[in-house]
Amino acid sequence: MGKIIMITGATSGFGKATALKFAAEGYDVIITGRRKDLLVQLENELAAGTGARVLALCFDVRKRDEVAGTLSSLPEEWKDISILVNNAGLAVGLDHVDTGDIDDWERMIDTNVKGLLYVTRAIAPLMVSRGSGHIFNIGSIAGKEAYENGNVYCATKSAVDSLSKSMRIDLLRNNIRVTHIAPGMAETEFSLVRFKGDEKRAGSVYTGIDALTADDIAGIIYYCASLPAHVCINDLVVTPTQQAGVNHNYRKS
Ligand code: NDP
Ligand code: 8X3
Repeated sequence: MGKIIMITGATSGFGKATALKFAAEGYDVIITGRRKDLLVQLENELAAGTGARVLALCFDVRKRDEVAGTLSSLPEEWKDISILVNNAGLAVGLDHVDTGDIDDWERMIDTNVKGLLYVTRAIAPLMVSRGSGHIFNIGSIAGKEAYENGNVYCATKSAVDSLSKSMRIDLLRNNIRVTHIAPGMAETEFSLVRFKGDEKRAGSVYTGIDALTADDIAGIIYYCASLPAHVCINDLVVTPTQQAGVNHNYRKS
């Protein structure tokens, strides 16, 4: 039986690439997300391509009872989770604070902050009782620097940064590593979700930029997880070479 990794938001982007990477490296994987068809597709792909054991859990991280119910009834053979990747998250909308849609704000806060906490509260005790584990929190460069129209998304990712520091301290005595990863521009479904399905607007975000890929982030998570047990990378900002900060991109024409 391999080590177990649990990844939230594994139906696309970073989460899916991370599931594929760790399964290829011999881990058993718990994949989660809301889109059941995509979970089933990935479950089949993982099982066929790697021989990893796979557990697919369909739930919405915003729903506290759903998260607690699903994760408190994990089958016994899936409880020994070595790595949790708190990845599920999103940006919705890009507006000034005086015109932003409050429903968008609540979606971001509920997913990026509260959802991450609900999942952590369910899984961290399993790691504590075992005296080992590694939690990855996927923040963003947007949590390090604010940008125009980023307001609530930036704030949720600052919260992820701050929570990662607190978790590291709280779990220090339990031999649990906590790694915060703050990516810059990466081409996934992220911008499509932010612009509510507007493919043209989403695509234009990456024009002239050799953006990060989901595989880049999966490889970085694997690298951090594979370091010797006495080494913990606490905080990592990762950008495309053409991006030096949220407001500093060099686009090729
Ligand atoms: P994607 O949109 O490709 O993936 C997001 C994943 O999150 C999906 O699998 C989605 O699954 C899941 N998700 C969203 N909302 C919920 C929910 N309420 N409950 C459960 N799962 C949910 O984007 P990325 O892979 O790019 O994003 C992953 C993380 O990386 C996010 O936290 C994002 O903020 C962060 N990030 C992204 C960057 C980028 O430029 N792409 C840069 C910096 C950080 P489903 O829809 O099936 O529920
Ligand atoms: C995603 C990166 O710069 O679009 O977190 O906010 S950015």
